[in-house]
Amino acid sequence: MKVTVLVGGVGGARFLQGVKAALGLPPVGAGPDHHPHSVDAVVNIGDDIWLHGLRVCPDLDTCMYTLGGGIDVERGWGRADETWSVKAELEAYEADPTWFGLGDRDVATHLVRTRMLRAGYPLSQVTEALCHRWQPGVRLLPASDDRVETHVVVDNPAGGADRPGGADTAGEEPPPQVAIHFQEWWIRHRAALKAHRFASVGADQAAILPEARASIAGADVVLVAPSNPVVSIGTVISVPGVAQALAATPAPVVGLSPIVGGRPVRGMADACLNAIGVETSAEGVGRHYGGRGEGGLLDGWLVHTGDTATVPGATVREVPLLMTDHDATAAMARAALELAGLGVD
Ligand code: FO1
Repeated sequence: MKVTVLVGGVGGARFLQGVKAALGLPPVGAGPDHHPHSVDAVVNIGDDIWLHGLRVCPDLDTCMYTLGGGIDVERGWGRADETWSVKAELEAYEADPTWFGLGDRDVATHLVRTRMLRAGYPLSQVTEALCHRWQPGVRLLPASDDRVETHVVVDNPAGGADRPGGADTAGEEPPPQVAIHFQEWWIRHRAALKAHRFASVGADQAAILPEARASIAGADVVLVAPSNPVVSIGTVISVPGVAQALAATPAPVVGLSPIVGGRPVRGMADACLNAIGVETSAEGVGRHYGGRGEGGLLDGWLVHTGDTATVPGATVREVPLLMTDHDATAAMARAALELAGLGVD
């Protein structure tokens, strides 16, 4: 069986471990050769950012470290046994930005990636090379080899005309709103700045990774992980070619709600959903994705036990959706495969 999963960062990586477990693959590390089942992940690249001359790919790295056994389980991102000397030295130089948690071990990943990108290798080949070390047991496919970054339009923290200093010397009014990188909004401002909208910078010139298009077209089932529906899944779908591939694939498309009991299980998806006017509920997200029978994304939608939802054009089922451990996550993945009509032998 070939399973293709649309994922973002921490939640998506954990869900991938459940998918592997449901297929009889080890949650960490590669499975045996010639295993009857395989998993591809189409991974969000909207979090990617240039920092101190290095290209950082948070969601690809979170999936790679989580599935390869290198993740700091407590944080959910970055490397286990991490140290922060480089970060401290950058702060000593007052080298901005200092708000990003750049770990010493993690820097090695960014150095290898940046060197390969500078040598002309596309991101997909860089990712494959990095995964040679980590052996995640899942093919990690960036949604595109092109740059697509999520930026957030917020009220200008420097304020408008009413700011303390009034208009600046040139008499220019600072813009009332500015666009900042998602990482700055997410980490520096903890998503506390009201987001007016999100922009997938570069999406208009980007194209779906051919291997990702083929993976979606050739899958027996496509799963939409319980990742942030706006800045992870939404950004993946914003890459030209992805929505078309999802609409055209003969594979059933089944999603799992990242909202449980009206709240995000982790992260700040509610701040993102509010920004786009979508209700923070399993039903709100399901209807946002849309039922395939109504021209939307989903054939099936899993919601947490007790969360009622109707999604026109999709079949809704209630199952426990808290990824408390590998068994719970594997059960979620099995439920998604069953809803897709694919029992796993
Ligand atoms: N998330 C944070 O909340 N604070 C950080 O300092 C931080 C650093 C970081 C470094 C590398 C990396 O791969 C991920 C990192 N994340 C951090 C997570 C990152 O912001 C992800 O994009 C979000 O968790 C959404 O997936």
